[in-house]
Amino acid sequence: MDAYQSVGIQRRMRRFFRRDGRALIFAMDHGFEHGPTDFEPVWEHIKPHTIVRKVVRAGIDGVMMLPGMARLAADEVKGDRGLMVKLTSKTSLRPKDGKLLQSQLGYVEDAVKLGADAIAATVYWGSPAEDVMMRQFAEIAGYAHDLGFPVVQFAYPRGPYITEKYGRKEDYRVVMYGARAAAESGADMIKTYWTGSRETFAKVVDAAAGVPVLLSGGAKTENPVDFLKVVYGVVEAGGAGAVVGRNIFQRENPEPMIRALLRVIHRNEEPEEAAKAEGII
Ligand code: FBP
Repeated sequence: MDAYQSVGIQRRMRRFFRRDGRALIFAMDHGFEHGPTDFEPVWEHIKPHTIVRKVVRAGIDGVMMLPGMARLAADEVKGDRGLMVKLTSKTSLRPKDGKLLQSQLGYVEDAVKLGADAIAATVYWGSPAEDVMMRQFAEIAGYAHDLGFPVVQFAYPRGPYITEKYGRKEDYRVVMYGARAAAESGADMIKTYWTGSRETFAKVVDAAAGVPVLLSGGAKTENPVDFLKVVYGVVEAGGAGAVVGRNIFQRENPEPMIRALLRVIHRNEEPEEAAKAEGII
């Protein structure tokens, strides 16, 4: 017989993942992490209700926000959609030497009070502040698991040694190391970078040892099909979908883009086919 907590974790995971084990989650912590300028391409999306209403209407599986934004806009994350509350972040106003740390800005209790279905925290593996983020994650995960909440790790390898040794933080050897570290530190879902090819991303998925791996969207691509191709590569590699911010809210018309992403993720449609079906090319 499962412990009560395991049942809670499984039930809450299902609020993000469909029967196919895949999910498309909207990320909206950019006003804090990058600053409001991220919304300048489509300024009306600075209003949380406006953009969250659009993404939910288009059929998104879940929404990720920081606690204060969840307080303002979680009422738009209707019914069966998952709400993921992230408890760590940093502003881009910090001096350079603080940029490799995400600090805790809320507590597991806050996420529970907000009605979260999952709790997230970032670890910059390889950062000089890795130790602080590991402890934060361990504390958050331990408490969240006790209460029956799944925990998501944004496993982002970053730091001077990585750049020195591998050149780029998206080198698959580094990304798969981060994914492995996330699985070994108790994550129930992992969010990480695209490694550039299906073959290398498949290794990241293997390294995660069965813990679902989601793509971290990245900067908006000029051509929407280019982003759909990345997401197609992720699912072909065995990835569990994507957590996407800028490639949704920086588009004038986010809804057809979301529907095209859902076609790729949940129906295995080819990127061009999905884009054509939604009229974005
Ligand atoms: P995007 O799809 O816009 O990349 O959003 C995903 C995300 O992880 C956000 O949650 C976060 O604000 C941002 O990317 C972090 O970006 P950076 O690479 O600058 O740390």
